[in-house]
Amino acid sequence: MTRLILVLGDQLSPEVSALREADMDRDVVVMAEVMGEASYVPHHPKKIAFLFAAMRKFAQSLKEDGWRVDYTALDDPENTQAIDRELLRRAEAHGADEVIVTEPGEWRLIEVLNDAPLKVRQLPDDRFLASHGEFEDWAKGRKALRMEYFYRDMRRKTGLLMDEGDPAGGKWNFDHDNRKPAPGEVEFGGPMRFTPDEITEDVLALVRDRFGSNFGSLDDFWFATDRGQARRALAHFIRGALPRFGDYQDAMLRDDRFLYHSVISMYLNAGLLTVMEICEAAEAAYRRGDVPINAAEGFIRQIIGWREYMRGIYFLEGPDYVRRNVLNHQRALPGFFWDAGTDMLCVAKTVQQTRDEAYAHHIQRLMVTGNFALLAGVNPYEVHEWYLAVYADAYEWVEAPNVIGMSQFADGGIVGSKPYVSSGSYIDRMSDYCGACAYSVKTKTGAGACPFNLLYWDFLVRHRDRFGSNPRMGQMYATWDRMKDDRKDTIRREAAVFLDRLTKGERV
Ligand code: FAD
Ligand code: DLZ
Ligand code: SF4
Repeated sequence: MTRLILVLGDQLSPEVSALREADMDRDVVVMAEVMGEASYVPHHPKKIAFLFAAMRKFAQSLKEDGWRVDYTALDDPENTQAIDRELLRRAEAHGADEVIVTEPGEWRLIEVLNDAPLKVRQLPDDRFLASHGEFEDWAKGRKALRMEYFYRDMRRKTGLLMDEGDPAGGKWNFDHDNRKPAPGEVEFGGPMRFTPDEITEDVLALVRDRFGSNFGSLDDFWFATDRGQARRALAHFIRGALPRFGDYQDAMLRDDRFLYHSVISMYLNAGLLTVMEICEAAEAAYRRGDVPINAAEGFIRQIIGWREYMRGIYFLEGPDYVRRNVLNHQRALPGFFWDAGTDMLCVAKTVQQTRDEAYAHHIQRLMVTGNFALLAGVNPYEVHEWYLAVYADAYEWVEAPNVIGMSQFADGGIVGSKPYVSSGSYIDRMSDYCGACAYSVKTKTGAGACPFNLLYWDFLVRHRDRFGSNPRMGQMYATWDRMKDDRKDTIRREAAVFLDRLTKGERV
């Protein structure tokens, strides 16, 4: 009997487990652009356009390879606009009795498929190095789930950057050599840009029409939308930027949105690139002597370490993870996350860039917008929904542990052993934002004081019960304790005034 092979928008790889299981002579591949997926958060229009264009091109390549593909476009009059309903419709049409799918990257959709009135077999997503079982085994019995030890196991498992059982360069981790402040000049012109082809132009018109009022600009769309283009974008990065990636990984510049970053996460997460091809290309560049070890190791660690670890945490912790809020933060997400209407230049620049590109690099996400939301006590679920909506690479399995865990400490310290908070001085050291800001980073209190300076101390004091005995934060509390009482009072009073203005929706 015919079976349906469901391929979701972020599973665009011929190697995905459902397609490997399929039989070309008997099965029908089902792909569908549906409002259910396109609107569970108000996705950035560039994210939707990227996925729809990549889905259409992938469906075409499957047909060229001989597959029968039932593809539903968003504006197809028959479209039922939900994945489960599309499966039912297609199953009736073909008399199919079973659906095979690679497990989705979100509990919501896993549950929808479990509850569908059809037999749905969900296969493991083996595009990842660590299966759920392997991650559970690694996590079992450990007091703390630190990424570094998991990462070493992934190095051993893959053999990446290994020399006869030892780490290449003599150390597992070269982070100490990274984190240089912003360079005066960037010698890389940014990611490879692609002119939209006919399929992509059609999708852009559709998305402009249907999602034009979502946050985010559709102008100047340049993403790769198929595997060939994504591979060229990867090669362009390895050649032009990887050698400096490690050095300037944490730097931020107001007039350079990409610095030496790869900008490949949206391709990797959607299935256009694989983990191993990316990491092998980076290792080959190191072995050729084109790339220093701190860059190659730092880059590979992000992918086989952080990325795999985050997915492990998401599936280990279960569907309620996104609702965690151990710090009981209840503030509504400030409006400037949507309209960039703030005098804090670091925040305004990050939001503007997010609006234009559906991209911000890691430190902008963590130490600018994430840092601000945490210091101001914004409800982490609202922060999570924002991040899930606005970035082209955002799917819950990777976004939620980064936001709920790493950035907002809402999981109580599963991902991070201490909260990622900083005053303005960190942002000043790593960027050129502060020099052009209406606030003064050097001013700690009084007129023009950088809000990060006030909120940083206020956050630490508000949460002293939780963090006061954390050995990694002892220094911060000791500094606070040494301050004169009237200075402490001023900081807390001014922080309260700032937060009150935020509550009232005043421009800050
Ligand atoms: P590069 O800086 O060039 O890094 C190379 C690759 O490493 C990335 O492409 C990515 O695949 C991987 N990587 C690096 N850091 C991480 C990480 N912490 N977790 C997972 N993978 C990582 N990444 C997403 O893919 N989707 C998200 O929705 C997402 N949300 C985030 C939210 C917050 C608050 C934070 C702090 C980080 C988030 N990240 C997310 C991780 C990281 O910021 C992005 O992967 C990275 O910015 C993508 O840009 P790039 O391809 O230029 O990465
Ligand atoms: C993100 C997304 C969007 C915007 N649209 C679709 C779609 O129309 N059809 C589809 O199959 N997938 C889409 N996706 C990706 C899914 O939301 C994704 O598979 C789940 O969130 C699990 O990661
Ligand atoms: Fe951001 Fe403060 Fe620097 Fe302004 S002064 S850019 S608000 S850190």
